[in-house]
Amino acid sequence: FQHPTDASELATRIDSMLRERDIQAYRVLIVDDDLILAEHYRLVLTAAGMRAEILDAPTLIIERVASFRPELILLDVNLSGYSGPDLASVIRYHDEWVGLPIVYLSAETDLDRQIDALSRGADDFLVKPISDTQLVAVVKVRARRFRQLAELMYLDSLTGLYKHGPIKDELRAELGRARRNQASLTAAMIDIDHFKQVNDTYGHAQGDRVIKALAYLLKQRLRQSDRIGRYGGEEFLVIMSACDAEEARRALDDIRLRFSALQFHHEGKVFNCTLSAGVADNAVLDDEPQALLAAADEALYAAKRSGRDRVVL
Ligand code: GH3
Ligand code: MG
Ligand code: MG
Ligand code: MG
Repeated sequence: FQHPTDASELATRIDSMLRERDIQAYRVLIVDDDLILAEHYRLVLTAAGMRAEILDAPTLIIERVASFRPELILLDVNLSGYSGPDLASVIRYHDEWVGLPIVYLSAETDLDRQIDALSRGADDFLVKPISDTQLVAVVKVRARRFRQLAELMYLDSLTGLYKHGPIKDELRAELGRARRNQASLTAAMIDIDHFKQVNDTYGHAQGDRVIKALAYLLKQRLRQSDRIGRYGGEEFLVIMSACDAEEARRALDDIRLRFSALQFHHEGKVFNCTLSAGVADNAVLDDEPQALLAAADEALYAAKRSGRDRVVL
């Protein structure tokens, strides 16, 4: 990583990331106990430019959906020992995946059984055998529509980060997962220092560029598995899984330094910005998201009170 001299370059990179989102491969999860057939579908979808994975252990469906984040699920109806419609119900039970398309792909030709399966929360029923072209067409159309809706629902349009509500949902889900795996999890609240002055001195558009530059640094420096949200105007919530507060503090302090080194150019003038952050992990707190948020928030205010441009644990 090179410290760029012009920070507006980073803001531009966020814009291209937002544009490139549309051309990223759609993620499709194939749930089928016929592995030869499943592999055939996987190859067909991959050849059409999608990213497809096969799940042959239905008990792991929740974990897999959470980690792979499919944009469509192709679901068999009769799985050895499991029922596809039961799996569909399990997915529908999770509010955070509302709208995720579930398409059955089954040899079941009995109309009543098809309708019954659909009534469990799925979107469509395709009957095997199906042509490769039809499969690709159906999957692409539905995955594209889901991605468009999901972006509107969950992502902030300025930065591409999670919106306020969705990042809190992520926190709840990640806390649950951390508890089950007895893993550590850290929440960090980040707030840009004296941001009102930036707006007042250099204008709102320049302020937006500062927000985007920080969003880019966070995306670039944090792990793929970390969740980043724009909690409020110039306030960010970061969820770092498998990471305790001390590790998180080091990573955030690095981000703090990089951010303060950025030079923003405005009408011949150069200015810098700093950030403050508060960090708390799930080690001593109970597993309530609110408790973790309150602790991170309190640490953030301690950082502000003690002079800003610092990370407090
Ligand atoms: P502190 O160091 O205590 O955090 O001071 P501050 O000035 O950063 O804090 P304050 O919360 O008072 O100001 C935040 C400002 O952020 C106020 C608001 O006008 C501005 N803001 C909120 N959302 C946006 C946005 O999307 N774009 C821009 N440019 N400014 C925003
Ligand atoms: Mg089967
Ligand atoms: Mg601020
Ligand atoms: Mg603020």
